[in-house]
Order: sequence, then C-alpha cells, then structure tokens
Amino acid sequence: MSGIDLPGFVRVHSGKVRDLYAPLDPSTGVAREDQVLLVASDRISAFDYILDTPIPDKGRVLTQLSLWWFDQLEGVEHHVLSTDVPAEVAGRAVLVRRLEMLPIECVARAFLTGGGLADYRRDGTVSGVPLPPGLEDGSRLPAPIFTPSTKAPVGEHDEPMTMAQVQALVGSQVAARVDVLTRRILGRGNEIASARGILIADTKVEFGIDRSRPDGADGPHLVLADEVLTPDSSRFWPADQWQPGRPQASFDKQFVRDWLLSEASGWRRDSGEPPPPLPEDVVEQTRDRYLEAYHRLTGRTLD
Ligand code: PZK
Repeated sequence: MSGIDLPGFVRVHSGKVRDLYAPLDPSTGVAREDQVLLVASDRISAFDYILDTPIPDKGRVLTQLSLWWFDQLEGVEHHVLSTDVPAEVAGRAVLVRRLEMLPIECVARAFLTGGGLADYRRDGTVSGVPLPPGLEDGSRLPAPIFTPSTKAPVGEHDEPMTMAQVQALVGSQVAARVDVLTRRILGRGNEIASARGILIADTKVEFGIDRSRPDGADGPHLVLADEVLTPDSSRFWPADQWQPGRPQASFDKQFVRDWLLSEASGWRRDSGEPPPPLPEDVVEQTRDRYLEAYHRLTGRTLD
C-alpha cells in the first residue's frame, strides 16, 4: 500500500494518488474524530493504471490549486481548516474538517465527452437531461448539467445515476442543493479559467455533512470537501486547441498518453500488462504542464 509514516498521525485510507490520515491526540494518543489530513502524492494515473513514475511537484501543484479555487468559490463553504502540516508533506497536504461524506460523486459537465457523450449518442440525454440534437465530441453544452454517479469500489467504474436515485440516497432537499452547487462550481470555474485559456469540460466534486453543526431551514450543514477543479478531478482542455468533433488534447496528460500509445513505449493497451516507466523527457513535459496550468489559473508560481 501507498503512503508514508507520519508521526502523530495514523493512516485511515489510501486512494489511487492520495492518502487520508487521522491526527492523534498528543495527550492520549487516540485518533481524533473531528479532523483528517488529506495528503496528495506525485503519483499519476493513465488508462486506469497508476504509473510507476511519479511527476515531481504534482502533489503540491494540485493541493495549492485546490486551495486557490476554494478561495475563489465565494458562497460555497469548504472543509479546509489549516495548511500547517508536517514538514514531510509540506505544500501537499491540508488539515480538513471530518465530514459525513455523501455516497455520490457529484459531476457537472459543461462540454460533452467521455461517458456523457456515449449516453447522448444512445438517446439524446445525459443523466436524464435532454440535450439539443447535433452535438459532437467536445461540443459546449448550453449550460452546465448535473450528471451524478455512484461511488464504485476501488477497481470498478462509477455508474451514472438518475436524480431519482440521488434523491433516494440523500433525500430530495440535499439532492437539489448538490445539483445547484455542483453546476455553480463548474460555471464559476469556467468563467475564471476560460479567461486564462483553459476550458474545464467537466468536474467531480464531493460534499459532506457537518454533523457537529445544527441543521438549517434548508436541511443538514453541507460542506464542499475533497479537492476542487484540479486536473485530477476535472478535464482541462487548452482553449486554443479546442475543436469539437474529435477527442480533445488533455492539458496535463497528453504527453503521457501519446508516449504510452507510441511505438517507443513498447506497450500495448490491450495487453493486460501494466504500462512501462516513463522516460525523463515525458516526465519533464508533464510536470511543466501541471505548473503551467497552475500559473495560468492563479498567476502564481510554486514556492
Ligand atoms: C474523505 N475521501 C476521499 C481522498 C483518500 C480518500 N473532509 C472529509 N471528511 C471525511 N472524509 C473525507 C473527507 C474529505 N475530503 C475523503 N474519503 C473520505 C479520499 C484522499 C485520499 F484516500
């Protein structure tokens, strides 16, 4: 399993590229139940594999980008408590409020591609939302749509859900609020990103309920959790290369995908074999793309 030993913390969960820790109470040594430490690694995935080669600084870029977005998203309460974290994970970890996570992936789409495109081609709808005729791979949608999915166990793929299924899981009040919030986050994200030459085709966000706070008139206390509007949770496209009618270039992973599919890698996607390690120049170009996305969006450099 992945993740490092962090004195003062106990690892509670490992994802594909991130790990979750619980802080230990210094006087009792018992794990706190009100906070978790979210640690991003430099690992990268492609074609559903975690590659053996890390991308230096990726964990820091995605963590800092997420923090910047949380700041931009006015009126959306988020889970971040502090960036004061152990030196071993400085810049790539955040201490967050521990929430009761909703059992759904909240996805919004502003452009049509991937699973949404497959659904649209079948019957002209995505997650029950009827779309205009004539859309193609990469088309901009009239407005962002909410296309929630199930949280699949590790190794399985998330399945699209209808709004009725979301309502059955979380209730109609919470369902209506995550629908509005998820679409608003992507809409606001694209207002900002498109002015900086990046299109955010779609994004996945997660919400949790803060049970330490009382319900409001509009139901439980909902909080935006996880990471937000990063290249790992969203499809980022370079605006100057956007051309509906074909698969779009990926802002971050295009060099990785192109090399893995090239003769040079010696890898065949349908072989069932894991991909080979990445050459130095592919690592370097990919690192540069993450740094460029971060700089274009935030105007900041790392450090
Ligand atoms: C939580 N994940 C996904 C992320 C992993 C797994 N604020 C929170 N409170 C309680 N639980 C979570 C969060 C958040 N965010 C997030 N699973 C649970 C995840 C990173 C690494 F291993």
